Amino acid sequence: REDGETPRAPGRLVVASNRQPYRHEYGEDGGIEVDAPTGGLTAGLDPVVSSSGGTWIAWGDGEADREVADDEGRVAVPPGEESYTLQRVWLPEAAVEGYYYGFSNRVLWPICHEFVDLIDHRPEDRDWYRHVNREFADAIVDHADEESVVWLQDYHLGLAPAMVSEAVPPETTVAQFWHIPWPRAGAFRAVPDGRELLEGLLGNDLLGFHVESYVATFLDCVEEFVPGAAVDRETAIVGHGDGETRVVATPMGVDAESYDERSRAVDRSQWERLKERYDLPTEATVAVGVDRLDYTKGIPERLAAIEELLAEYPRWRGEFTFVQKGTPSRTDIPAYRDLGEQVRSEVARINDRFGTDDWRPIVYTEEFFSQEELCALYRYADAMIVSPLLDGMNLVSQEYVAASVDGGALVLSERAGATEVLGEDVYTIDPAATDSFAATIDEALSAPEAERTARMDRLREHVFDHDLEWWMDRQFDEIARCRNDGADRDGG
Ligand code: GDG
Repeated sequence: REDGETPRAPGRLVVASNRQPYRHEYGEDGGIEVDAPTGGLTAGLDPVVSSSGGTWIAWGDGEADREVADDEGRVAVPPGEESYTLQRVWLPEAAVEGYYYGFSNRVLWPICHEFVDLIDHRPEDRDWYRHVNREFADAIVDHADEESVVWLQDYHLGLAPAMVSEAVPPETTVAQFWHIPWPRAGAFRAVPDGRELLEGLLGNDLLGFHVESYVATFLDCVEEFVPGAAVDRETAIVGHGDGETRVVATPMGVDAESYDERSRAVDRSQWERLKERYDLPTEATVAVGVDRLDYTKGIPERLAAIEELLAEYPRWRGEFTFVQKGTPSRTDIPAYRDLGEQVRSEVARINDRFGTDDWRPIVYTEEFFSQEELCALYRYADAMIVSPLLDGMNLVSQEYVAASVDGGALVLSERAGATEVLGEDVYTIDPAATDSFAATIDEALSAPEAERTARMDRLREHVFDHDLEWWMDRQFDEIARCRNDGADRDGG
């Protein structure tokens, strides 16, 4: 593939994900507007499906979505180009509650992040998860043939692969990428009918994780909970029945070029406007945090470290401001609402303790930022602090690096997948060790500019070399390898 060309899938793609690439909504004048993807995987994958032709299957939601789709739930996208089919799966409210807010996010999410005390399992949620996986699988089967590459995304669709592979021709390749961590066997044990989930995933020809440690824990779980499966540790291939699943680690990257470009296009006045809006001092040193409001992201731990920094390193008082952007998410789930309250009240408490008439140490906002505002924040901040207790990869940290065109420093938790790939040029912290966490923030902010620049230059090189397109190429290479191996087996 030439530089700048769209990655090419090794077949007609049938992508399946919980969230859809295009959402239709009624505008103020009552006309229908379409909301196109702006960042992350969806935005990156859209042109790839466009050029391979094919289908994207996802949960369709709302009246406008229904109005534009045909009787089968199909609509041609992208608008104006109409190069592939968006197949919407309609889910009644009870299904969304059970499959999405229930089994996916009250059971699988906490278990995969090893927060077993937050599991909230309602037996009917498991049935809804099965039911919705069946709906997705049926839709996939409708669109897939010998030439197709089925590519499922994430933990919402853990049972669908086996349902699909039973029904499609043997030549069809079924692959999946699991975006969150895979837990150790001790935590996995808490998954109700865990073996069924493992067998669901073994319906894939290829199963991808971000990093090797998740591949290893997945293979551990297969060995422990799926009797009869043959795990080859050397090749990371699992044999089961007539099938074979190759398990690989391919760390996901970000569209580094577009963050770099957007960031260069931001001018200082945009940053000045943000500073005015949030009442930031003109000359302060600024560190930022950008996260979904999720208990895995270690936001209270980060606030504790900021408090410690201000208590133990008093020269930062009046000189340093921490800006935390929290994006409310899954607010139907009590643990998420509790976290929101905890974060807001901790911010208020710390601001009360250290703030003065003209200085607020922590600025907290839940407003949604445009990509431009996000880039202004990334570019002009002196450091970013990312402190998850466990995180599959963490894209925000890589976006920050890509947008840091005039330098900066990344303070990153040792428990994020991103640490395994970004290596020693980040300022690594243990989010639970408040003292050393604070000391590392101090170190990152006060390191000589030459050291900060050298580290950031190396991080940028890595993030540009391992960007989103690189990740897709690697997935597609692995898929092509599965197809060739399959053809060899069938031929011999
Ligand atoms: C899961 C895994 C893995 C946030 N606020 C705004 C905004 N965002 C965007 C960021 C970033 C995305 O949301 C968050 O991605 P992360 O990777 O940091 O975290 P999760 O949402 O938990 O993602 C994670 C990922 O899947 C991919 O495999 O890395 O480990 O948990 O892109 O920029 N974007 C805009 N305004 C905001 O206010 N525009």
